[in-house]
Amino acid sequence: MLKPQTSATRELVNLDGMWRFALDTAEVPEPWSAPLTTTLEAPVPSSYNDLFVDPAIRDHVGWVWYQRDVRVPRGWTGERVIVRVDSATHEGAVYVDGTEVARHVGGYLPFEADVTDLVTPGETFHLTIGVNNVLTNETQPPGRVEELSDGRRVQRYYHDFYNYAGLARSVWLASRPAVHVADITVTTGVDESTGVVSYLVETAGDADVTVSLRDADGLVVAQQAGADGELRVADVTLWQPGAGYLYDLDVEAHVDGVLVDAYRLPVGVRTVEVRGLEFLINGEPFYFTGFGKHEDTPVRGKGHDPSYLVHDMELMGWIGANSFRTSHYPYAEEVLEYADRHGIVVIDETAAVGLNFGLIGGLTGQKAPATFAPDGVNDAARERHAEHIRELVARDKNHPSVVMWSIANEPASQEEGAREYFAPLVDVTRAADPTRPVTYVNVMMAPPPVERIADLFDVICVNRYYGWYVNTGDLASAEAALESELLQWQDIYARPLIMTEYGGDTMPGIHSVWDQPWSEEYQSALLDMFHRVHDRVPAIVGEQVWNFADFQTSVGIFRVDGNKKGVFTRDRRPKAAAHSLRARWSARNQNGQID
Ligand code: GCB
Repeated sequence: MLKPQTSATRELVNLDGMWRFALDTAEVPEPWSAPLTTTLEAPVPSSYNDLFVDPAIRDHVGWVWYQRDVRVPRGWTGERVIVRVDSATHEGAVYVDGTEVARHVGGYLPFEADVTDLVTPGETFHLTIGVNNVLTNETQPPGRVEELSDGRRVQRYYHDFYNYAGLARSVWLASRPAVHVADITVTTGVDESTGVVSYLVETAGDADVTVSLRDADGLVVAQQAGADGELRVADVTLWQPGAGYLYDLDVEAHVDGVLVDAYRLPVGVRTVEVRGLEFLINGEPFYFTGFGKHEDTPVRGKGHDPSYLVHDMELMGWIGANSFRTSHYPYAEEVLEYADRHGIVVIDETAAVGLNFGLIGGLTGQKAPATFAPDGVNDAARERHAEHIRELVARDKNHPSVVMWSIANEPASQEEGAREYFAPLVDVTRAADPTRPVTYVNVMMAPPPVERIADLFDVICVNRYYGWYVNTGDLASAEAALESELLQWQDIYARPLIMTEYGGDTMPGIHSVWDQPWSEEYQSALLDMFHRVHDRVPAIVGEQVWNFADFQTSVGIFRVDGNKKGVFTRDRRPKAAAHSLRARWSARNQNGQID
């Protein structure tokens, strides 16, 4: 799915800013049919939960309504008019005046509607967007709504971040020619010093396609006619970790020799390959350094914020990180575009987090229900998950920064039904993108002897909390247990392993000369312990600390105003561990290797 843009044939109006905002109520059954009766305003993009000081809004379960007036530019006569919503968590419904024009489930991926027949260039319309935050067995991520005895509805879920909701990314009004470039797929290869850019252009309506590739100076380095083909770039400048060189692919559609549409796609020429125990980018062994992140900032929740984007990526550079994982959902497209331009390597993850009901038993001693079951993560959930993977690949396939798909975080891969659930999804991913490795992220309770799905994947990512949830405060035992487990993975699966989560909660300001959990020294010592082990296990090709920054979660006795495993606080100040990580990672080159 192409992101809307301005070009010689396309225009774009950004609809961010203040929208009228209201919770759904039984008294107003069709809020889209008239101006919302409300005094509340909510900014877009932002999650709505933390904006107001009203628990009824923060904890609301169900639909909320955003509305604003939109004027269609008068010059758009004859063009198709598109409304594009970059994200509505978790279900969105779009209305133009009284008419529903789009509905989409899956909170972290975009959707659009062609509203041409309902609007008039030069005139205004009411744009209303309903957003529903309910999570069920069938959504990604899954959850369940519980009715309390006093009648309140509470959303429960199995993942460790706050269920922020709303319009967390931009909303756009776009013009598009009737006959247009509908999709572009680019894959790249390298033949000695020549770059090979294979492309496929799909058009809506019959058109003659031409493409030309420009270098960063704007010079045309290759061009061709036809909707698919191969461009060869002599003396190619590769897209590399730390040096995100981009070409521009200019795609044009012509009808009877007249230009009807033009679309520009940035293209990075690079290869990705898994060979033996190695993860290769451009044929060279790559070692991931960095973090699992979250889209999470004060007040905005998951609202995309370009200032935090820049600052986070600057801090990543400062600390010597070359990569991150979009834990635990697809991030805003602007994040990937930034990573493309700056050579930051991304593991792109779906929103399939918490497919693991075993994690809910905990101290209550409750017997956890089976995860993969007709009344749990069932066939319908798998269908949704498959569709979610297809949509993710459709959105992100052309980003050179994305080097691997992660199709789930910490599913119950030791439980019966896991293989039947995941094998088809791996096939779906490979069919959607035959060029990138596929991984999933393994949970601590599913080590090699009980694990059922790891062999389906090219790379195995593992999250381990030795020294934190187990061997708490005992780093010597933690080190022995970690090394023994990792060597087992290496022996059995003989493929690359990435430590995608390790760390411990840390309150800035707590200090100790002992191995005292929650202290800044303990976080550093725990990470150092992992690093010693990583350096002794050849299959480990990366380390991404949990987490880049502290983040908000649902309430719980294990959480102190959220998860405190950040190396940076929620407002991005370094804890002591930031300095020890910086010392380790800055000693490496951009491929994460020691020269
Ligand atoms: C995990 C999860 C992550 C949690 C983390 C923790 O394994 O993948 O979402 O936040 O543990 O801190 O417990």
